[in-house]
Amino acid sequence: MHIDHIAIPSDHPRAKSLYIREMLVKGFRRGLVVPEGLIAHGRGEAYDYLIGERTTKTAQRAIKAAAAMLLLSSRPVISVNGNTAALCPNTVVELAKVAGASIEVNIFYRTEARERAIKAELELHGAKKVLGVGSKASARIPELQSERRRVDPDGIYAADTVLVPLEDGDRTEALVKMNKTVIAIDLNPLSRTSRAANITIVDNVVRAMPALAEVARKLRGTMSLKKITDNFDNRKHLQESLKIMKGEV
Ligand code: PTJ
Repeated sequence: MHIDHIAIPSDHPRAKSLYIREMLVKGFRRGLVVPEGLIAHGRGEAYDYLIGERTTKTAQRAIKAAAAMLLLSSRPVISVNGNTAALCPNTVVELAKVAGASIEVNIFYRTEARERAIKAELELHGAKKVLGVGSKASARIPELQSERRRVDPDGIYAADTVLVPLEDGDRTEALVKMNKTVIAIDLNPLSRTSRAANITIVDNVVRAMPALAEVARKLRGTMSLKKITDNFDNRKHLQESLKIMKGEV
């Protein structure tokens, strides 16, 4: 693969990880990602390394439960921040279509220029409608002080289920208090987000998002969705992920 300034040899032992890193750097240069997003990615990389840079069996179960939950929901919303827009805009749009979900831009380091850049990136990948940009984010999540409290009244505010890739813990806790079902994608099984969410997919967003779209497509129209969500135990999934990281299984 050729990247602006360097060529990463495809047989480099860390090639995949280096490509993903470059996607973030490109996203940063294009105004999608904040510098803090690069730091957050570095943290994610470390957990990904520990989990073996693969979607584990337990993560596959979480993905199945998350896909079923999205399909069961009447107003599901996918929340998109800078890192997610840089890493997987195409599969966000694909999942939204398959699961009948809305897409909303919601960023921690909020500027209108970034909101618009993220919206444009999603539209470039086929999104027809992107919520939460500029004055559209006129509703407030109670008890939340960060800029993430501003949400679209037709999107996250009214949602029954919110998918939050790469999240900060405060908003997950606030959304759960609002009785929303929260699905998180977070490589850190110890984070507040992971522990507060109803379903946490401990996996890299670059693998989890396409897998979610694929599983949702397979599950669409099947009868067993409620059984799948009822049988999922988030605490167990987090513990199993941690055990894998510690090399205990
Ligand atoms: O675009 P903005 O303004 O909303 O800012 C986005 C960041 C990511 C900077 C912001 O949400 C933030 O500060 O996040 P945190 O609190 O650092 O949390 C990010 C979490 O995502 C950490 O637990 C990381 O381990 C995890 N993470 C990082 N990269 C990935 C990841 N999880 C899944 N896939 C990744 N690629």
